[in-house]
Amino acid sequence: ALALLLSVNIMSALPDIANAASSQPSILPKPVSYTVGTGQFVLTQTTSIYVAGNTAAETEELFKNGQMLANKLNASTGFQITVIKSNNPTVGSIYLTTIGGNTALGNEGYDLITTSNQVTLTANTPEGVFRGNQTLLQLLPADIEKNTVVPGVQWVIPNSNISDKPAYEYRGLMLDVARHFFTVDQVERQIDLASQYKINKFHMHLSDDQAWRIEIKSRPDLVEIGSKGQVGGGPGGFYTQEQFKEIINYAAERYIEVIPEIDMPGHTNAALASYGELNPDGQRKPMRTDIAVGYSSLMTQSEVTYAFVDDVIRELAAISPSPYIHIGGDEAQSTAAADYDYFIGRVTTIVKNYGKKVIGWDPSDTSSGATSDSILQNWHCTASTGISAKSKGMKVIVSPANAYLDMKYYADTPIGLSWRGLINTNKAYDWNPTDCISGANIYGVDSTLWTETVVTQDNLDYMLYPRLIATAEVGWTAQSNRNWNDFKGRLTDQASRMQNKGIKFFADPVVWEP
Ligand code: TNX
Repeated sequence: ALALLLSVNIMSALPDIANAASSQPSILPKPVSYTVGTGQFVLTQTTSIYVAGNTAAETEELFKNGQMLANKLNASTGFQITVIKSNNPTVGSIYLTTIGGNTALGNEGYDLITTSNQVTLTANTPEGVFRGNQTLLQLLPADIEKNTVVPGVQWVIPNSNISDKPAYEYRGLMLDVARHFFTVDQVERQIDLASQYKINKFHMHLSDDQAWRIEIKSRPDLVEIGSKGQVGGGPGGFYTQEQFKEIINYAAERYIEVIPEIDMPGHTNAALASYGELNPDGQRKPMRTDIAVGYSSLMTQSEVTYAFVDDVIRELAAISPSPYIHIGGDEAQSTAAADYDYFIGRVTTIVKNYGKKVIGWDPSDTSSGATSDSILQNWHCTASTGISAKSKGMKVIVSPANAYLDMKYYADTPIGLSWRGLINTNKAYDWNPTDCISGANIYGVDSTLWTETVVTQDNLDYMLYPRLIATAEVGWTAQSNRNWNDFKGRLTDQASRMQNKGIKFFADPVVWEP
């Protein structure tokens, strides 16, 4: 009888759920739990954002978060929503708070409760509130993403209950600014877009064979000579230290950590072209514009090299707040194995001397100098990679082919490489970080955009979207809560939002069936 009663209740509740589901907003990445009720919250001229933290400093930080949200809301609604510091929100307001956060949701998790009277976002930290704000925006109509006032829209959020936290701590985007240079504005735009999908790390590949992109004041020729070029020719460019700090601050406002990479001992032709002393014959190498790999190496047995590395790491450590410096370590085919082992150890010591820890591509973990507090970025993801990292207890970031967003989607994709295969949106989504390495302490996922063939802002958009949304969900949403068909449905809805944000995405036919 009880079973019958229950089933009757469920049956009678069904139509409501179905109605709600059809108009239910699509959240990307998918939250841990999301239930929709009846009724809605309506954003109006008189809506205010209230903020309250546990300390004055926290309230101040939440105030900034609130202002970012207000700016976003005001741009499309035309309202003049303001932010008020108070823990006593009025009816009809949005309340952002760290008071009474659920500690089980960690640093980045949040609870987002919407009733007809109020939207309440509670997290343990301002960072969690920022992540939750991205969800809040996705609950509003897609026009909210526009940068100009859209009249005549009912700005509603369905009454709902969301509880959320990430599966992995590291959810990164790597951009190769060496093969092609991108301006500060172009870089910041990508950081902003990525932050809306809860990406929290921005890994900047600042040097490679073709160019050096970061000002090092004690080594002026790195920009005088080494920054002037790119794949296929062209002027190239570099970031002054001030510009680099500007990018760091822009990312930090979005709770994104910038991790600088100087790739060594291979991928160093631009450094070898800038300073003759780094070469065995004392002569500067010519700059190169081709895309060959594995031909360059620093001299691992020369103190001249370590004086150079010391200058670079010292200056970088001084301007970079991240606890990590990425030292590369990939494709060192022109460095003997024993020399590679020694070099990684020496550079690890230098990085530690300046108070930072090392991240390196595989096989940097195999060096006898790689220590447990270093992080391996496993990109080969084969049975033979990451063994040392596991035995040393190092954390591992995974970047398998699925997360290589420089690969073509299909054979006829106009830009991109294909040496790791074709990666359409389904491939970028349908994988598990533990496929790359099992039994490891997985820190998270880094999606890489190498730019040998990627030249313009539109090219960046095309390669990153929608695939970065897929890999962002791989990092945020637990495997048990992920499913391609469900993701595909939510991504379909995202097209109008991407358009409204001005993203020139690729309408992958595996998602938007022709
Ligand atoms: C391999 S992945 C590289 C890069 C190239 C990329 C092109 C890795 C650590 N090294 O130097 O740009 O392939 O897909």
